[in-house]
Amino acid sequence: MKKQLTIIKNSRHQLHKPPFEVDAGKVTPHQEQPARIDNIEMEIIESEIKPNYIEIENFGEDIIKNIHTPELIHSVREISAASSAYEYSMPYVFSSIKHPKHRSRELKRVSYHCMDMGTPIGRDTFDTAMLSASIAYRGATEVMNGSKLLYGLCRPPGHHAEKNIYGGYCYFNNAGVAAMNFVKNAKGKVAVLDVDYHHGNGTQDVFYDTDAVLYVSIHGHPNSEYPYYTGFDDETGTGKGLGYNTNIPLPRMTGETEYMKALEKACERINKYKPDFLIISLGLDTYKHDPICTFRLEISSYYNMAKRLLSLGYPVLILQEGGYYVPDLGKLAVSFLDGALSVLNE
Ligand code: OKP
Ligand code: ZN
Repeated sequence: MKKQLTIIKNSRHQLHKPPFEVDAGKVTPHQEQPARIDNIEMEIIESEIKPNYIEIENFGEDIIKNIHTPELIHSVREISAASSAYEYSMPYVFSSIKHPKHRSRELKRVSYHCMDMGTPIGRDTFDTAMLSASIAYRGATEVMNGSKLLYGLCRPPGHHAEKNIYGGYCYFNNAGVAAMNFVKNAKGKVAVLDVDYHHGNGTQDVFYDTDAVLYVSIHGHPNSEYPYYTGFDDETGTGKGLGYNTNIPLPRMTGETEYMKALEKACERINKYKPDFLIISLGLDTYKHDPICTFRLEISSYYNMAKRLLSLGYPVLILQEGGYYVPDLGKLAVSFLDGALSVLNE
């Protein structure tokens, strides 16, 4: 018997197709490709999962306004609107944010709110990023209506998008949108567990000063891994948020055994917090064959992770973040979903 799972998706994600990025000074094909989601959807067809697909609608800018500044939203919208088909822009002048007196219109346009050369904006980027955020928003709404497990096929990803900065293939913070929806409308406590290989500087930034959302992240150590400037274990929150940010950086090449120990620490922290809702920022770039990362997880590791996380007993919204070994992405996602469903259907 196939197991039912609600999956929220956006069929128009293909419209956002950045052609290249600049990585360590080299122009390379862009890793964050439409084929990523296509591979996951194909593998779901082959799997033991019976997807109940929700095709997302655009809920409008209000859903991002309480986590992002008007300036960031304006910037992404305007750069998108100024692009013609197949034309993408990225910054080529930096540090403007450090020089507020020199915010010329043009400087703002080319780089002011952007942190890297991996996050190009094209004609359909704004709409696609809004739809990705809408998936997250809807996921939280479904949880408020009683859902115990959902999967949001977000693309582009979101966890690097800060209040006032976009970057790392992310424009708007999807997990942040879901968490804020729940905090505002269900008045409940939310934990975000980020298992993407890269530290979610964006999600950390959005909730750094609040105890309404606990952020826990397991990731490659920022001494050697993107985004380099956040993800250290002494970043624990500020003000009311002090103690509500937990970073667990791991060395390069970490395999399943050490990874599961870190996951256990994360679970302990989450259990102490007792959230009403758990959001999982699911990066599949911790896989051993990922082209831009170094961890060594196997396909079956994702089953084990999900099994442990669902056993905590909280309603869970899984949001897709990174993962770049396209040929196996579907297998990794299905492994995680199977592990999750194995607990719910026990
Ligand atoms: C996004 B997610 C410049 C950027 C270099 C960026 C990695 C972004 C990862 N080309 N790499 O966390 O998977
Ligand atoms: Zn990542």
